[in-house]
Amino acid sequence: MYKIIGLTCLLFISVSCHEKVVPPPEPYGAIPSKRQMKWHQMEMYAFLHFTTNTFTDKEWGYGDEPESVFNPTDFDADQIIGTLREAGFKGAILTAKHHDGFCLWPSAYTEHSVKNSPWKDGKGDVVKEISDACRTYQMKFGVYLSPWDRNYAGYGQPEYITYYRNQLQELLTNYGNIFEVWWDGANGGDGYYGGARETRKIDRSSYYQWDKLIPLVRELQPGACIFSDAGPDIRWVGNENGFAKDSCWETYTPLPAKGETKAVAGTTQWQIGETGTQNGKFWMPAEADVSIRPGWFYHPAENDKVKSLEELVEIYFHSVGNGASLNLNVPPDRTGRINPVDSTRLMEFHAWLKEAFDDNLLRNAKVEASATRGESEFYDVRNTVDDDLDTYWATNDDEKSGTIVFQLPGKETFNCFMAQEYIPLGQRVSEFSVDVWQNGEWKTVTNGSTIGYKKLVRFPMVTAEKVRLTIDNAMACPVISETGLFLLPGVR
Ligand code: FUL
Ligand code: CA
Repeated sequence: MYKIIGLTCLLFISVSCHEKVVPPPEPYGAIPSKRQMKWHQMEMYAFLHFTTNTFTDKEWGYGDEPESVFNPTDFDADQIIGTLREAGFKGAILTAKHHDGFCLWPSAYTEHSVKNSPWKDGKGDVVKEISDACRTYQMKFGVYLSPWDRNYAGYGQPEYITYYRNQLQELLTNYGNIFEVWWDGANGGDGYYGGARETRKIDRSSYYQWDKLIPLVRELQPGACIFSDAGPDIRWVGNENGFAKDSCWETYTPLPAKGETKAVAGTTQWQIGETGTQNGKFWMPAEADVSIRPGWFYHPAENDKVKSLEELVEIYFHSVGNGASLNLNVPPDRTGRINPVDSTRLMEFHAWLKEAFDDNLLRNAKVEASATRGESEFYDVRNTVDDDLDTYWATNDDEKSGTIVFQLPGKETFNCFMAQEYIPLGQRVSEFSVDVWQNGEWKTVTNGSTIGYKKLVRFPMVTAEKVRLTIDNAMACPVISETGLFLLPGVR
């Protein structure tokens, strides 16, 4: 007993000595918050676009759809969330209210909701069933609440802002923990507006009073990340194809669009979201949202247009592989379930990812670095292959480049390299390359710029026994937490 305590003390002393002698690098630039750290590790979650549009075959309902059209024949939240979970998704974001204003929960503030639909005799609550299923399947739950509301008579007036706040309050208090609140940039225009049937313009920068809505979300759901083209936690990637640029910074300085004075949700130069901003003011990583079908909502005519496995794989490498997250929309059909065409494709996608990434060829490699921070074991390069995001390799403060050589136990064939920075210390690497040892010399197989939370690079299949990662340039000494080497299966 004493011995154990003594040993623990000794270990403690030696670890704290190390820490004292060789302090960790100072964080560089903007760094992630706790809620952003959790969000990064999700990597992949699903969007669920579902409302009256599902039944009227529209993408943007005008707001005059009778509640009676919302009538899924076999709604099954367990099937929806269970399927997503089986396909490797870590959460789901539901369109609690889309632009048409129809609420998937029985909001106390409007009659335009499930409570006046024939579904479950008006006693149903899609938000509750989906959020409950998320808890059952250990999935995180998020909400989309459209700022634009084409049904509400008072849209465009200050009273709508109270209405919007009230609805946000309902969603953020009655349905358990929320991981993401999704604010859409599409705003204003024509609509039903309680029968007025007219076009309404709002001042995008001031109307919604975002600076008052953000504290409301923080108060009610401190763990929730807020998404919009202006963040504050997660930025829109700036396109709906699921593609971030290969050079993609987790940091971002939103800029006002032409003619706008402020950069708030709906008023930014959102195109810059694809690359982010090197040395940007805020840690504001990109979310790539894209639909598995041409439209965001289910349309029977698009059953044969579900994205191919090859398209999904491309999306994965351009989103998750570029340090962004993937929010893949899988719209429930008119039965209120994920359509078999989509679920089959999701299972193929999951199987492909498993085959691709289950076997990290670096796991048993001998690893050697050009230098180690203070020669300390604490920052040893083996930390890059221990499957632990909290341990990392680092160099001394003045060393802004460096190499890691991986000696594999034997010859291996591969075509993909993975690297992850230890982002609690900021995004630091700006140039890297990967080489293989062939015929007595190093041959570069690929190079790139950003790494961030995660970088996946592909290159033509090559066979070698030795691989090298070179950090050619970093804004502060590199801190690398994980690396990987993979042989990707072919895609039909
Ligand atoms: C857009 C919306 O207008 C689409 O209908 C969809 O919800 C997409 C995710 O965002 O801005
Ligand atoms: Ca590690």
